[in-house]
Amino acid sequence: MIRSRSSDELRVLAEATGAPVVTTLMARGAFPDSHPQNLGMPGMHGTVPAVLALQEADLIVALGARFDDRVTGKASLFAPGAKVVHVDIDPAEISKIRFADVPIVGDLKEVLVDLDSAFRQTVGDQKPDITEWWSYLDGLRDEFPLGYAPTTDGLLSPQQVISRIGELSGPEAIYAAGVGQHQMWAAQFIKYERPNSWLNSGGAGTMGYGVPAAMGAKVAEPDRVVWAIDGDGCFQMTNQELATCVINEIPIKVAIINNSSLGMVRQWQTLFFDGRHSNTDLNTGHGTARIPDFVKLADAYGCLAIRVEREDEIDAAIKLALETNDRPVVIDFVVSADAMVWPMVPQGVSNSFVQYARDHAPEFDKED
Ligand SMILES: Cc1ncc(C[n+]2csc(CCOP(=O)(O)OP(=O)(O)O)c2C)c(N)n1
Ligand SMILES: [Mg+2]
Repeated sequence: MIRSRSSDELRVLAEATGAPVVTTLMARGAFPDSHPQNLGMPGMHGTVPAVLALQEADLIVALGARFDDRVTGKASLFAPGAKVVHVDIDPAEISKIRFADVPIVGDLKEVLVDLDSAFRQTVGDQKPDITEWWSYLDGLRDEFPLGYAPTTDGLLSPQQVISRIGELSGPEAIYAAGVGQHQMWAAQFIKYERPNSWLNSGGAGTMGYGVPAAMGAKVAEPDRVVWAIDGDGCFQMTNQELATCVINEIPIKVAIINNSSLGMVRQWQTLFFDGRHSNTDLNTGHGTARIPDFVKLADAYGCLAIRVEREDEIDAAIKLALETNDRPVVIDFVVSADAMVWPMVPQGVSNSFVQYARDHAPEFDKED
């Protein structure tokens, strides 16, 4: 969707059909989050309405999407009742994972226009009535909105930090992320309103992607605010590129979501390995020796370096970063290590088992 620059065409088709729209991790921003038909991101950490809309649909029109395992969950149980129209420019993608009832190979920008006119010719003034489907999905939206529990250890909540970065920087900013919990929160809690505002490594999932991606974006679009939302682990893979940024005057902003751990791996150890945390503690955060101390490190590279440990410091630090354009800015947000990414579909099961929060699945908590 993003590469084909066909967001406008998508919107026309979506509004003609009135169908619910979901945007995969890679496509965040292809369809505005504020649009009433947008149910959010599907997949392992998608919203409950987006996950269940796909799972229970009778028709899925997949536009340049790959049906990767993070979206389908257990592929053989994915969307059992759906017919699939699969449009992709690469014929190798068609029916690779999910059989395409209607395979279409082509450039989305052209195919979307054709689909729209075919739809209009077929239905005329008689739009299909999907009121019942929408009332079910709206019910899910009301019951399972994106949210997060406050932390219990007095440390910052990462979701709050990321929400504030999005709110204060606005939809014209560009957000690049590393790989891990912070990446999922950045996909969930920043509101994307336009294409080319979200960069992340959603294929290989390479830690270290955030800073170089932000750097490239800032060179390409110097007038836009560019954030790298990075993890304390990821940042340690490519932070030496701050030298390139300072020497070449590329004033990116880096928000380290410093949970002092390889948080995504730690979350799996908590949930699926009885809390046996092994080799996920990075000693970069609260109560540790801070190896390295990110503020000293960023300062050594010639960046403006800020540490934020209290809720009432969040906004001022973000505003100072937004006002600083003569050098890169690095903010070390010291957040709780215990925050987890929700909702979640555990690995290897059907998406029908999406859990809204720990031990809280939409299908199973009804009797409580
Ligand atoms: C190069 C590389 N090594 C390992 C992984 C596996 N992995 C995925 S997320 C993650 C933890 C990332 O930690 P951090 O950057 O601190 O992000 P957090 O999950 O804490 O937000 C790891 C090790 C990976 N995706 N890429
Ligand atoms: Mg981390």
